Amino acid sequence: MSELLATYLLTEPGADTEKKAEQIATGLTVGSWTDLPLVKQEQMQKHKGRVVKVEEREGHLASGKQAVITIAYPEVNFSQDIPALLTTVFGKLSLDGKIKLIDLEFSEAFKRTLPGPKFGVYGIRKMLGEFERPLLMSIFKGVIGRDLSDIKEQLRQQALGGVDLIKDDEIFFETGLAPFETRITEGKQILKETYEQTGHKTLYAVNLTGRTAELKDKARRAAELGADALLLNVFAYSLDVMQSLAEDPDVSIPIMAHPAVSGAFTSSPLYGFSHALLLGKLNRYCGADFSLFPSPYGSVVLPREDALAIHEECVREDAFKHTFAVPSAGIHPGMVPLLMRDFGIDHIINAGGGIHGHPNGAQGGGKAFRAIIDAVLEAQPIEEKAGQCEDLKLALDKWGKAEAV
Ligand code: 1AE
Repeated sequence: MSELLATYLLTEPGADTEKKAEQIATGLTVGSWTDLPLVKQEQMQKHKGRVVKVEEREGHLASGKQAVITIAYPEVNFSQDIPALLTTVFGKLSLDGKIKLIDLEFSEAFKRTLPGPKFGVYGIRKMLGEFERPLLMSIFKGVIGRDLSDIKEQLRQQALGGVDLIKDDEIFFETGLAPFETRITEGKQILKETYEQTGHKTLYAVNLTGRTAELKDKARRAAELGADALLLNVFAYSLDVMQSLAEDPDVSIPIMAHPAVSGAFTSSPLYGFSHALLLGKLNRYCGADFSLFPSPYGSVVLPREDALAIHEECVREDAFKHTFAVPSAGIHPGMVPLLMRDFGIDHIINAGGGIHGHPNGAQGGGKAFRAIIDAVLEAQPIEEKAGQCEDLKLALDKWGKAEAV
């Protein structure tokens, strides 16, 4: 019988952790808070949760004792979809004391029902013809209230800086000034022109927004119009919404999962989900080709071990293609050596302010990033490279070089 394993961190679990674990295993499957005399024992057995592991951790937090417990849930108890799964393993339980869901281990049968990324790291690299370095992405900034001509000019300047991808800001929604479909078609034309001018290919991820019921049609239309990729605020919608988009054969373009809202589910050390589970494993299993998350270094940060754990889930050996890890927020060129040390070649360096805030504008910003990426790849001293590239020098003068955390 297939089982799904859920691992939790319990803080202050009470005097008897084994008993607490048993209560969870029974309570979330065949039991209740009181006796259920009419439930037949033998009928219950195949549905009952099973305690697999209980490990106590003394004094890990000032708040007291902690324990890591793993419970196996019979998959016969729920339908093979993420909403049913999450409600089973962390429904009422998520409201019941200091408990954090840190990992889920799916059966092979359940995994076969999930899409995973359509393109993944290799597929995205193939679209760009770039295999040997981290990719560089820039983010539209300051475009709210601007009309299409401003947006087109910003797109052009970003592309001319040599970035590989450009994404909409996640807070950029449908406006009469720059409608979704027009952004796709006019944006494509700009990127065609910059490609003809420079020979460098750039992809544009357009923000897929609106009511859930409209998303599929809108995503299909984007693919029809030749959009390169879709940005999705997954956690404002749900993993299930992303899964439906990823499964749709007519949505034949990559999905970029933005972490907006996810902090409400992941940031507490005591409650919610682990970053690695939500932004790594579940994003990947449900179809994210890219997963954005705060890096350990910028303006919004994650603890380094959490950021590394997300990356690890994106590229772990598994049934699915790899998801591109995109450590982000407040990134500037002086952080590139640390990002490449931590995340290697297969990740995306992503910057909004660090591109547009460059003294020479977005073009200068892109060029500064590309120069420092090259320097790290060639093991060239950064100061020497800055002596050869004025844009890099200006960026380092403005923002400095980040120190390891
Ligand atoms: C964690 C996501 C970061 C993001 O989407 C974004 O817009 C960052 O902008 P900057 O680089 O901090 O300006």
